[in-house]
Amino acid sequence: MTNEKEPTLTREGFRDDILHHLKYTVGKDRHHASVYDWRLALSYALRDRIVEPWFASTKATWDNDYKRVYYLSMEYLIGRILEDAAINLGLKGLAAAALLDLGQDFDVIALDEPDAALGNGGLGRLAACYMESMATLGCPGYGYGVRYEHGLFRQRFEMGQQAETPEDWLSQRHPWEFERPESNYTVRFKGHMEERHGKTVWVPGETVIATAYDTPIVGWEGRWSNTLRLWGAKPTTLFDLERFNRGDYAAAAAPETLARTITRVLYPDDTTYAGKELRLKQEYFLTSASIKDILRRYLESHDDITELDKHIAIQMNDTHPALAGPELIRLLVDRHDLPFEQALEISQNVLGYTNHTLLPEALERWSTWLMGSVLPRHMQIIEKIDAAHLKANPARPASIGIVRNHEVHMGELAFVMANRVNGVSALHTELVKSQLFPALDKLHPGRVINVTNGVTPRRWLKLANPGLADLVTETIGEGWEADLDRLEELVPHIEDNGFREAFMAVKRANKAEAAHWMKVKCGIEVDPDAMFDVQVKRIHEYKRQLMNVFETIAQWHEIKKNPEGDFVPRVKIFGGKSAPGYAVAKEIIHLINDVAEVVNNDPDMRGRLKVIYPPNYNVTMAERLIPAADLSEQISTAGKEASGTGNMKLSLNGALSIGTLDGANVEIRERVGAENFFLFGMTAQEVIERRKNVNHAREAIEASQALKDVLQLIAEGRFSPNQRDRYHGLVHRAWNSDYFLVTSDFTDYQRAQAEVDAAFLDPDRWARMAALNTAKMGFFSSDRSIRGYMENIWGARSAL
Ligand code: GPV
Repeated sequence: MTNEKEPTLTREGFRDDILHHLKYTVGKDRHHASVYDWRLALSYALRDRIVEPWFASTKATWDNDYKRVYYLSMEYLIGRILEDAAINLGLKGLAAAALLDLGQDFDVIALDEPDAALGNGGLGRLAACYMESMATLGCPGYGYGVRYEHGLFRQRFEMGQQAETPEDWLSQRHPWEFERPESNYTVRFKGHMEERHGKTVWVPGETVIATAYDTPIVGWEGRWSNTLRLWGAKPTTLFDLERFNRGDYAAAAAPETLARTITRVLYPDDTTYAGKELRLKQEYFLTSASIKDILRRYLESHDDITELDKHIAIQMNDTHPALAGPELIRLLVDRHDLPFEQALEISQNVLGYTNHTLLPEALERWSTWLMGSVLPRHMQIIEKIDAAHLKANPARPASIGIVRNHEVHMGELAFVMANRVNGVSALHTELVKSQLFPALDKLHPGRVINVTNGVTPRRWLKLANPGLADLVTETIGEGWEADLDRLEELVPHIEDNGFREAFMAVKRANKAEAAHWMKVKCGIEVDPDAMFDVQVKRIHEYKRQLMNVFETIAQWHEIKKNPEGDFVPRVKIFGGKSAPGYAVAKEIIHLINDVAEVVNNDPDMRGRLKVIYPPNYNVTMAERLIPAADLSEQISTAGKEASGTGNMKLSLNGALSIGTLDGANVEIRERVGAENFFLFGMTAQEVIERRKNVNHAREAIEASQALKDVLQLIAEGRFSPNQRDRYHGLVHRAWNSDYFLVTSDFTDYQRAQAEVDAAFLDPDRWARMAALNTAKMGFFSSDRSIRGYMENIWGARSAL
């Protein structure tokens, strides 16, 4: 892309920009400005610098008629924007200096920003990394999402239990977006179908307007910028005056109520679908507005709608936007008069589907009754898609029908409507083929491909871990940020004592900083020289935080039995939220906090064991904890974690992993080498075998005195002295059901943890292993993932 050269920005110039915005955009003078005011002024000054590359990128795309990629996702877990934008623009240093001249501190201002938490966990954070990588690579594209008024809830602990309060990011001004009141679409729900002049017409019962809010996403070095377009909802008619005058106040406000509810709040369920009508409406709201916007943009510069597939690609982030297929067909048939078969083919050529889980509770299914009542026209089209697929594949087994048992199966719908289906790690993709969609895979060989997830090194190394980023630059020179494979050049330096010392000094400093933060946040003192053992992710049974707590209790018990023994000091750090309605996960949270209470106040521990669980884990907390981690807990039941991305971030920041052969752990281990990865547990195949033994849990517990003791201690109420029977249910389930095989993997987990201790006792060995983790993580850059999507799915080319 050719870019008109901007005059070089100076410290004074940028200072004036900030002051200008403080005065004219925020309306404050510098002597009365609060941190919030300064943050807004700084954000606007930075945003100004994105506008040029943003316009230039948009223009280049129009002028060259580049293929455009559309990423549809119900979640974008962005976190803070200010520092990330400053870094990518190369303006962080200048901004900090300019602020200093104004008596302000960049770090203090950056800390004032609330997280944009429009996502639950891995899936939403992946979408955010992918947006940043597309911009970095100059892949012309748009992200489409929902502008939730309330993002993921805030988590507090009340007597050790999770309590939720609404998140409120939009109660403050959001300086990164541009409202586009002129870009809006009517989205329709409910109603019925009518035959008019031989055409089927959808007469809607409810309507709402989707309005665009655009956030520019700037890539590394500001070379390219794409748009994240989030849809807000507005009522179609402000107010039904006639009804109001008749005294029917509730009905008069109905359009407003619908509009306000639809984008009110993010569903807080991670890898479980809620099955609620409002969620289906949210999904259709996103999808319909986006597809209409995509067609509108296409037709602004092309006349022939049948050529659509040559010019655009649409990616569905899981099945949440899987109505994209039926919606596109509907518009092509009902509005552009294409025959169904042709509309179907064009739509299939355009769509891609990423699957993010095999968990049955996460696979979306909608009753035909609900689908038919909320989206009557789409229900007809889905039936036709299903019939057409059956006609083309007469040998198709009934078990893979899109519509079966009075339910619409969104996975099958997405599979049939996409030209490429991808899993998110090598292992997961194999399981998608062999376990999730075996029959469809056989009918459509080659459709399922793998694109292993990745994370952006700009946020997850450069921003989160400036100490390590500087050391990397000093050691191998600049440029690794956009070419992460270059981290491999660190390998020969690992033989150098000086490098290893510097590497561990950075880790030590990060730990000291995190320790200070934990003291302030949780009131607990931890020793920065202890091992920081970190498990941060959503709380879910399959992720097995419970196994980690059991091991913590076993360790506590060991120290109690042998208070004079030699133990490697550990700080067990947990972070993560549970879905508000997920009782079993909430019980695990309660247990972690109860165990923390006992362990942290036990004088016998003498600092050798601490349990820290700061509330409200989010992107910002991840940026703090990940650079301070020594050990990364990736201990899901094999076959359950589609990929994981926290595993990549922790390794990138020099943590060693203890983990199962699950998701991307497999590929991480391949790259760092088996001797640098603490592997334990059953394989996905062994898990399936193990479950056939109905006594698996009982047998595993009987075989381990340590585990028996742990369960006994919990059952006795040692961690819940005021309510001794609190965990009877939990202990009972461990003995009798234990679907996720915590007990069966426990002994091997303990064995691996002992190996971790032994390695930590040898600081030089540990340093080598830690540095090797960083050096070998180049593959896990989201730039590599996006290149994979561009080449193998989207057929898109870089504009740079
Ligand atoms: I489906 N994932 C998620 O965070 N939320 C969801 O609703 C679904 C999947 C996650 C998987 O659990 C992770 O293993 C994976 O790394 C991540 O999606 C990104 O692919």
